[in-house]
Amino acid sequence: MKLYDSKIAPSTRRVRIFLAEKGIALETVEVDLLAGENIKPAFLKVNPRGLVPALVLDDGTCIDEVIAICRYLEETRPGPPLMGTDPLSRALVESRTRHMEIDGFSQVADVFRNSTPGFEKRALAGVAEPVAAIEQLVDRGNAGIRRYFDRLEQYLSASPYIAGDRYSIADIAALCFVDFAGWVKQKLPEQNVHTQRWYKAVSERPSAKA
Ligand SMILES: N[C@@H](CCC(=O)N[C@@H](CS)C(=O)NCC(=O)O)C(=O)O
Repeated sequence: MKLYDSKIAPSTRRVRIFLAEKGIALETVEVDLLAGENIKPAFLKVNPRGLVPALVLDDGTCIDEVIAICRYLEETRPGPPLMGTDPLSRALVESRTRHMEIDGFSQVADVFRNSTPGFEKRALAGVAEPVAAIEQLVDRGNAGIRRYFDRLEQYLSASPYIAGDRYSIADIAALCFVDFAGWVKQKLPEQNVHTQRWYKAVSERPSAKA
């Protein structure tokens, strides 16, 4: 099994933290995103969508999308469970993880890709042909990030972790996206005390360094 990884990207970090929490070591292949290696023919043969992470099994099957990779690993190496333990908690973890992706990652990515020098023609991840940045998406994305931070505070005032009493992939996603928001200079508000308490706890787990 081989994991196509990038040391700098938030999505690949989600998988690395998941692996660290499970104590799984995998062979990794570093894909140089800054050099556009992900949109060159050799990588497009691995994942035609031009995105990392991608997990390639020994028989050549490629699994892309963080959630699908984690699902495969969760089912083949169950302990410790990171995707819920019964039908209800599994559904809640999945629901909250999707909130993290749609309300968090997409908003930060909109700001990052539409405002960062060097990305003027690479506004869509994984797309080889030039795609122009749209300036108007920056303000909209920044407002979305602020709403996302409010949402996190709501969830974390009701339970210790994003999807309830147990640390899960929803926390991994949230940690990676809060740190990703730092790339566009958006920080968790000091007054969001529940999120601050959670952020300290999840960042101090050894897996957070993965
Ligand atoms: N929905 C995908 C998102 C993957 C994604 O956006 N990967 C980014 C890194 S965070 C990427 O490959 N970017 C390539 C690029 O910037 O062209 C997943 O969950 O795996």
